[in-house]
Amino acid sequence: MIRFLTSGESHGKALLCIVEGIPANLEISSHYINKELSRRQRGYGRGGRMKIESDRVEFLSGIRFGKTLGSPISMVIWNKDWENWSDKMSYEGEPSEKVVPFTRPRPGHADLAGGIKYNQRDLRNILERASARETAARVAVGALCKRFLEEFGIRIGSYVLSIGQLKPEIKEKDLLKRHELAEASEVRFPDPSKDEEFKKLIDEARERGESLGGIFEVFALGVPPGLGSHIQWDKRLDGRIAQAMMSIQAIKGVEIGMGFESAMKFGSEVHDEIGWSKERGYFRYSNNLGGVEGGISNGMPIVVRCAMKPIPTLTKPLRSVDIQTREEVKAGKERSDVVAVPAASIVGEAMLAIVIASALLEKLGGDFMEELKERFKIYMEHVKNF
Ligand code: EPS
Repeated sequence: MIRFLTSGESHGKALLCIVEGIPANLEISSHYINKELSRRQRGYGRGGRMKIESDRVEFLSGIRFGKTLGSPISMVIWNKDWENWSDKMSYEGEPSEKVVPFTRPRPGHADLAGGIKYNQRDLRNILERASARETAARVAVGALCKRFLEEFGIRIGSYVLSIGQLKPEIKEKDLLKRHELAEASEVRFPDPSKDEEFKKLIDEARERGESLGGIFEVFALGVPPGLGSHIQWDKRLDGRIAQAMMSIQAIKGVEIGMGFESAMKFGSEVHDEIGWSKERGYFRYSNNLGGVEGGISNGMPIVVRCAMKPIPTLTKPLRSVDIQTREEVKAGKERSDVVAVPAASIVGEAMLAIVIASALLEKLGGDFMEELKERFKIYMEHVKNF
């Protein structure tokens, strides 16, 4: 299975990741990963930082002549903004007078809880790592996994469903077409004709010193039945997906398929009836359960929805307490985004790709691509003949 770690502070020199478990002989290029990184940087409502960065990956290990070696893959994304932070984020020496400690924790951010936990009186020591800048590294890992999944015909996509209260109806029903439409939208909404409405809402929030959250949907197409398992809590695919999605900064809710709505319906309105045809084999007449039953993929598209809370940094800040004086103050202000839901949907794609790639590797075993593909063919034959 895939294991990975990321490291790096938001205004440190770089973000790093080490990924283990990608089989040998997978073709990969930095160009492929960079396309994903730049998709994550887009989206109306982002702050000044995205004008500074143009994220690019540099391979450090595990790849030779455009193919994976089966050994750990290390990647680095350099922070351009480091130039402006080298004094304040210096790795050695003593803090200069330029270093003003961040002591007014923002409600909704990791500032206070992290400060208490790690005994840090300059809350920058917490916020730098809590920052969603870290998700650039996850997107790089996710891109490797997407490339791997492509070899098995598995496709991952996403789109935004709502920002704040704005939730226009989506006419397009096809998931892949929704994703394609979202690629052409400034807010990743699957109907670019609605962009102006979203932009107006975001501009208004910015003017009022506010921030916004929203909901996005991520899907995986072509996932074979049989990934994950019912036999143990930590093998359940839906549980693993929910954990991965919930681990994305600012995500407060995850639903699979109909999710919470299914709790309000009768069984006959929820469960996806089973059919069989020569061309398709087993199929479902609906996909209310979002492609997972009993913790196992059932061959239907996997559909996951995530709710993102509004960004905690407000230019019109909420009440807080200064941790030096314990006096009531307004929370600290940092440069920030007004909304990052479009970017989060790309991170959602990456996390879903990582979970599905892991589950597929567990199903197939194997160390090199040719072996895995052979095993996949045999398994798909089994699925067809079942
Ligand atoms: C973030 C604050 C902002 C965002 C950042 C996440 O960064 P800065 O403090 O440098 O203005 O732009 O997101 C990214 C840098 C990114 O790459 O997504 C935060 O506090 O979470």
